[in-house]
Amino acid sequence: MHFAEKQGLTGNMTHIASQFFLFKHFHGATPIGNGNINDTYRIDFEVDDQPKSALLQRLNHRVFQQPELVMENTLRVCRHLSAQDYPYQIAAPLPALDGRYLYQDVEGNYWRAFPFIENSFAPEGITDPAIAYEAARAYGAFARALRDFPAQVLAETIPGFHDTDRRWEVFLKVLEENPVGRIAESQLEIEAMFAVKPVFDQISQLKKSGELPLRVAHNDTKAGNVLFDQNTRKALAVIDLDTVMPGTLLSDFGDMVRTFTPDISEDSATNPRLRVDILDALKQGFLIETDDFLSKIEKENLMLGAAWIVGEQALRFLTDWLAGDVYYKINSPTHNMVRARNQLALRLCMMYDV
Ligand code: GN1
Ligand code: MG
Repeated sequence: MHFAEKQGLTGNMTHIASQFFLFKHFHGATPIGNGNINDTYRIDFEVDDQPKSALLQRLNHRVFQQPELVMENTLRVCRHLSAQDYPYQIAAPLPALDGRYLYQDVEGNYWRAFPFIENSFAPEGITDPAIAYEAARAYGAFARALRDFPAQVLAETIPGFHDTDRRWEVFLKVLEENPVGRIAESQLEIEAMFAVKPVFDQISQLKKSGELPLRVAHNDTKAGNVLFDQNTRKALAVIDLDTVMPGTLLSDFGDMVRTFTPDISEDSATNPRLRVDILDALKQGFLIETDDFLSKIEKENLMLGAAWIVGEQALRFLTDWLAGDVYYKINSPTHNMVRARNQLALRLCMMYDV
């Protein structure tokens, strides 16, 4: 980051932080994490001569168009978790000094604060099956603690988030309109995308059959959303509750497979390989917490869930590429195309065949 930009950021962040915390000295804000949607900063300040840290996050309100609903859902879920025998820390937001959970700055941005969990790491790109097991267990325990929560009372913070039929319609529309003229150079990827369609049809049928129980789903169970203790290497907390919504656990298991099993990241321009030892660890960790309450249909379709979510992610990246990079943050001009190819290649490694 450029020096002047950093100065501007710090000034602005001091003001935003002062909405949430009473401090004498503000030491600065450092961007952390690699989210594709929100912007997260670690802030350091001093209260009564003691150094303190917290997280400030700007919620992307183009993606989450009703930020209040996101906070309402999160608080509801956190309250429920804290009333359960739930063995992990709960990633609950901190109220601002006025008691509200969101602060809107002069530019219209929405900010919220979270505790900073010291000595922790997020296991993105980690090749250790023990970590995959622990993370899947944490996501499983999260689902378990919420299994009696009435899913339908939660708001859809992003309407149609896993409505793949609808996402397919949007894709077809972009193909028709070709808004930024990228179709001609993307023929191979478009063809590969059509080859995934049978998986989408299968999941759509399963949803329509009414055989999949409606559950509280996390909906972003990626490797970076479980925090681990740096010393014990045990899971500490499931974070990022913005997309906790009514849904199916097939997508939660699927997103774990999508993000833990590849040997390279989704941003990588080479083709990923699926690590079978990691997949086995995920199944074990997830099922140790969920085996007794998942239905037969859910258990039989976990790998369909993985094929679905990898395909859906390819669809989302490819649609965004063809639409002109309007949804995801990008770090290079072809970032969305690279990500789409990566997910399409991962789909080809999936053991689930239709
Ligand atoms: C986004 O920003 P991040 O990394 O938490 C996206 C997920 C995608 C993921 C792909 C609200 O999550 O659905 O799976 O990128 N979140 C939203 O990396 O769209
Ligand atoms: Mg997220």
